[in-house]
Amino acid sequence: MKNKGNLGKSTEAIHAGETVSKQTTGTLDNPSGKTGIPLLPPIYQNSTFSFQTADECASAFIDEESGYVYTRWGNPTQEALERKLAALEAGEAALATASGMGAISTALLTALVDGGHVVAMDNLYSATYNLLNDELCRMGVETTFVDATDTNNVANAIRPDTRVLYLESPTNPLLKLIDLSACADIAKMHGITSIIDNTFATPCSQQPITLGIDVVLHSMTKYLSGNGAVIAGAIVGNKEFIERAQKVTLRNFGAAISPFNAWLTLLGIPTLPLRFTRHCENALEIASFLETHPAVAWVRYPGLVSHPQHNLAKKQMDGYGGMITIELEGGSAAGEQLVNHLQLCTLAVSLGDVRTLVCHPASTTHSHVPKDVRQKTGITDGLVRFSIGLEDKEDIIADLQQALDKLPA
Ligand code: LCS
Repeated sequence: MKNKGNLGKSTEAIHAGETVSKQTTGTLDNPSGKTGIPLLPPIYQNSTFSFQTADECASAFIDEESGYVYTRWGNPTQEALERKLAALEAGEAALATASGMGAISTALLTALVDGGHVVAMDNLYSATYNLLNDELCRMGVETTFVDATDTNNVANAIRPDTRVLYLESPTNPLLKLIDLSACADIAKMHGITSIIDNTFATPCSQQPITLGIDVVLHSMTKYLSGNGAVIAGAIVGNKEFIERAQKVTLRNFGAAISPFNAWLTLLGIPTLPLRFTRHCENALEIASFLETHPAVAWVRYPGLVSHPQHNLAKKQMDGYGGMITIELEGGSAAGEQLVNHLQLCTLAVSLGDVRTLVCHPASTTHSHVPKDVRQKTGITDGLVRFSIGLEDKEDIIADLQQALDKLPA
């Protein structure tokens, strides 16, 4: 699609990045050369590409624009997805990766060319925390974790050798928010790369690049693909960063997405705005219901007036997402009973699925984060996290009601 102009999110999610046009017969979009162009991009499920002559093959190594060589280097199905991702996140370019963690590690290794120091939010997805705190630390990259909900903490943690400001907003699992424009300004002032994991918000709710953030990451395993069928990730940024991420980091570290997973993600994205609207509508109503139940000590949802950063949510987000976190009056034991009593809501890690998923972060997603760190950042043992799905909200509420009613008063 050319001249995308000021199209709406749904139109963009469906059409952005398409190259099919009347001129494309006999091209990669329609290799047969006959009329009748496939409406979906074909899956190029091949690892390597062949050439007619040694010269042709050698040229593809020198001028990569002239040919495909090997799927870890690039593949037409991956590229179809990357064009769409760049458009959705308002970035110059995008790189699809094998997983969300593949995107996070590739982006960090790209930004930390010569090592250096990282300032990061103190509440992050657990594997991201471990990557920074253990793996990169072993290699000499030091990270200062701060409560970035107060941007003064971010500014105060920056050192002369800081190379990256790493953020998540809303955070997993506490749904804390970070003022993205303010953090982008701090990063720019110090000449450091700002990176945000936008998995929870999706580009439907916020486009961090338009707020001045340099690099946006996704676990496309979640809302972007939407069906719980793939593991995939994405990096969106300027051309220079993405080119380095693709041609140096990804090529050498190897987190390339499979063409089939890229294609499945391409099938998911066109319905993202529609799904996200429904996730948001369901979640707001369910969060309001949960606030009224006596077994629930507190509810965190950015769309609730009771969320400590509701005003920032209103300023920065367009839709508050499908994630809700609650603390039960009965603590950890009540959390276990609740998930055992639920019948429709499914006990499973991950999120952004069409189904409502429920998990107990302290014993699952964040169990590898040391207990003292969990407690310091507020991931208590009684915390229960919901990824609200697309079922009828009355049915989800009825399931929650019957399970909560069974908890001891
Ligand atoms: N970023 C966020 C915010 C995540 O929640 C996850 C996975 C990742 C990155 C990693 O993505 P992956 O490599 O799995 O595609 N979050 C999970 C969760 O909360 N439960 O299970 C996985």
